[in-house]
Amino acid sequence: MDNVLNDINLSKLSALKNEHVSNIVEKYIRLCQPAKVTVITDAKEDIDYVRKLAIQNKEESPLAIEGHTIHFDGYFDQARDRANTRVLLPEGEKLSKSINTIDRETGLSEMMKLLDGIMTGKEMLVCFFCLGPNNSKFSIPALQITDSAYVAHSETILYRSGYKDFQDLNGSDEFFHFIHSAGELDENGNSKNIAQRRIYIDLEEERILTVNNQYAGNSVGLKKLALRLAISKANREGWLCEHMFIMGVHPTGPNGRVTYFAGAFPSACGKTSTAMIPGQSIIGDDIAYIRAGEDGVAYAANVEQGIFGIIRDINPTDDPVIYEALTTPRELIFSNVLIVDGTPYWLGMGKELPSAGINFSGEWEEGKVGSDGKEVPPAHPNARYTIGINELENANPNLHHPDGVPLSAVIYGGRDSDTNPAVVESLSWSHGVFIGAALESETTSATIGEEGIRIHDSMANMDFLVIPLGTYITNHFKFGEVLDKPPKIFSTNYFLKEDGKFLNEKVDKKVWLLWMEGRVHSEYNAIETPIGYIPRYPDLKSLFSQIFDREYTKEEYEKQFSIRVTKLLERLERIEKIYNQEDDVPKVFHRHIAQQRKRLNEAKLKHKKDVISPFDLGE
Ligand code: SPV
Ligand code: MN
Repeated sequence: MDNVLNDINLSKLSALKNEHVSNIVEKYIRLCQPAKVTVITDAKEDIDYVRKLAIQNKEESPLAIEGHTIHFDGYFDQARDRANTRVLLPEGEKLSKSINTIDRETGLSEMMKLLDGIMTGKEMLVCFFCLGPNNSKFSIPALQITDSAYVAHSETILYRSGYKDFQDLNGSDEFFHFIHSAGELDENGNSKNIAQRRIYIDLEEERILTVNNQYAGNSVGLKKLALRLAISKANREGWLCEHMFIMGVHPTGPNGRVTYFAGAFPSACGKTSTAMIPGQSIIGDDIAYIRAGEDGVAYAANVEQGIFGIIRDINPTDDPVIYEALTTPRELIFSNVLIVDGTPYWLGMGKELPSAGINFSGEWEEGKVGSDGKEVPPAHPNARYTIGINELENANPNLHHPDGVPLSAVIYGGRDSDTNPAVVESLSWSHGVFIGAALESETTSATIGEEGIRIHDSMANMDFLVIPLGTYITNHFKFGEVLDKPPKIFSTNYFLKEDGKFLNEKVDKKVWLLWMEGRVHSEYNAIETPIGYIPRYPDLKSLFSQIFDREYTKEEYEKQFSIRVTKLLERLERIEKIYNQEDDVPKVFHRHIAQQRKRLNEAKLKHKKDVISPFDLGE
């Protein structure tokens, strides 16, 4: 112990006066056997140390623009690994079929063997963060132990420092902890033992153990790993922990009214780009804690203070704010893009890409075939950037507000080529929870596996559920009941297609957003349909004209807002089948299924059509 933890570092630990922290650190030093241990406090010099270490140990390399670095994950470590992410299940307990589990004792014993000596010759970093704004009712202190300076560096950008929060714990064990090791590294500095990549979630001890990986969705404790622990905690305590952005909507510019929205979308389905719509302000793009205030209003806070965003398709036309931030000096980590002469390139950036460079496969040139026999793209489709939100010109000033922001609306959005209209307002909070619980989406490159497969993804949070699905949605239904003024709930679909072509421009989401904002303030009437309220044609026509100076035709409207009865009924059937396999699904959920089915069948009979035009339903 003494030989790896010097006096300076030891005193940083003992100053916390928290034996739980000391015991955890001691336990993993003994187990992982690092050559050196460094404790990172909130001090600037400690954070600078992490930043420099990531470059020194070659996990990151500096790029041409000041403050920018590049990090590569291994060829087979480019996305979240669903298959090897498991909840450690104590004997006798049961979870939903869709949740990947392993018997707790078996999993722990496998993990302890993997961790044994895994940091030999490496430096262990012991870091303290706070999930949610510091010193607030949202705060959850989080201890991260890792041998990856890239992981620690990402966290210093993405999360608020929390050494002080640990001091304020006064010795309590109310914190999450995360143990990560990239494991043995190959000549490129990438995790070598990918076959032994394991991510184990231990709800009993509020800890996550993750080894033999580097991709942030697998390695960064405070991101998707903490999300899982927090979902369990939120359910126990009666609040919501969601895979949601939080944004301010400003219909008349920054000095007019602001209305706060949260939105859940499966990965790579437009979540960040919605939160970044020009003219609006961002609080967070990925994870929200939502609590009921004493005034009966829901308040939301960003768990993070940065963005680990998909870089694909970020270009000056569609995402001007991010594009500007990514091309000017500031602290920024690119991952898995193409690098040529210290400049990053990515898919869909709006210019031609070079035909050779360095990418996630090493030296790359056009036509290169990877060790999996597939042609290697210039940059990975799930390539990312890591940036602090305060670096963005559209950062909302309430980002760190300890009370969070009052939430007026929630959006659920999926990738759906043929079923749901572009935007629909639910009939009530309860009907909105049903819509969220029935969300489906086509798979993307954000998780390992085939793309384009339609899967059910309740509240876009299924990948992270560690409690039974029935319990999770019951908590949502109940949450609305304790509010005097629950947020309005909407669904959006940016991905409707006809003959393989999208029915919308990417930027059109701004129209849907401003329509939803107007609905919050009762400024638009809407058409009631069997699945909820949809916009009236004249309102959208005028919004398209105001925002884009663009003619919005009746034909476009009709295609985007038709009620596709058979498709919708088929979806109800798929969803019902899934929920029928679950325990403890609340009755109200089944009631919504029955009512929606009835309304759809009645409409089909009445209009004698399978695809009902919105013009047949109202003006
Ligand atoms: C997502 O995939 O939902 C992300 C990135 O936000 S990851 O960290 O991989 O989860
Ligand atoms: Mn996410």
